[in-house]
Amino acid sequence: MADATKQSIDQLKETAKAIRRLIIQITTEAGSGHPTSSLSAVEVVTALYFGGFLRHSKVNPRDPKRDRFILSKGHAVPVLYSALCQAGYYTFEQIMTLRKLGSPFEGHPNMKQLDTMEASTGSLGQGLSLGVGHALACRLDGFDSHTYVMMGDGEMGEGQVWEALASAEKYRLANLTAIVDQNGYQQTGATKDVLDLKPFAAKFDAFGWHTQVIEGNSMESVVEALTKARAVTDRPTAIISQTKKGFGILPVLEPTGDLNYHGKPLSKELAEKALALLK
Ligand SMILES: Cc1ncc(C[n+]2csc(CCOP(=O)(O)OP(=O)(O)O)c2C)c(N)n1
Ligand SMILES: [Mg+2]
Repeated sequence: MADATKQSIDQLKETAKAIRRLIIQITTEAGSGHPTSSLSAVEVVTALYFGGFLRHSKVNPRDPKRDRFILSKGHAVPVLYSALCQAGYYTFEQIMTLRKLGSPFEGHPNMKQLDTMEASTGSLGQGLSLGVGHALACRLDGFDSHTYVMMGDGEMGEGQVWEALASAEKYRLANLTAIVDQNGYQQTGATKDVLDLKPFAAKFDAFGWHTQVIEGNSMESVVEALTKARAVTDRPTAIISQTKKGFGILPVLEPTGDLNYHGKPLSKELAEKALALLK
């Protein structure tokens, strides 16, 4: 697939910064959305799309032989729209219509609106099951496609995730990688206070998955982990990506006293400060 790019670590860091800027701009323009949930996931999404991991095609986004990325924590879709804009799929003007009436850039991914969205997510807990389906289908079709699914740490409280974990191991889905964006918060507070599922790694291990725990806002760590994940050929792999919600603009969030800042766009004034940090 011709469009797959492979940037160096330094280029990936620059791309990540550009994606962060877009996330701030489009959510502030929309006046709603989830910038902090998007920001924690930037390194993983950037490495997938620009680090040579995800084979994708602008010419034919639904090419059956593509790799898949399912954003199960669908509310973080600004990171995906921004990455796709950066990759040349959409213009800045297009993604600036985020959440506006009639725009295909809805607040959660809608696969009927955009052929770049692998799944219509937003109801948390479903993405890994869809990923299992894609991985099984690709194996049956004889394609060497890889499926990546990103979930939130709060989302891991959904029971369906654990059914999917068990079935992925049963079918030895080595073509499936789950990434948990462990940013420490969910909607109503710290994940450890709402439902503490730590340690995730021991649980994934017990379910028979190959498991890595990494610093998810370090591009070096993310690239290394994705490389290792692809080298596993006998079982599904998990990356527990320890991140910070709002990474990149934390100095702007700190004075607000709300480090979760869940589901809130930045005001124009805060957005300006955030963009100045991301120069
Ligand atoms: C089934 C379901 N229940 C509740 C919600 C409402 N909701 C939206 S985001 C969110 C928090 C998710 O937290 P986490 O998975 O940790 O993602 P983060 O925003 O921290 O990246 C919740 C509960 C939902 N979207 N789906
Ligand atoms: Mg979270």
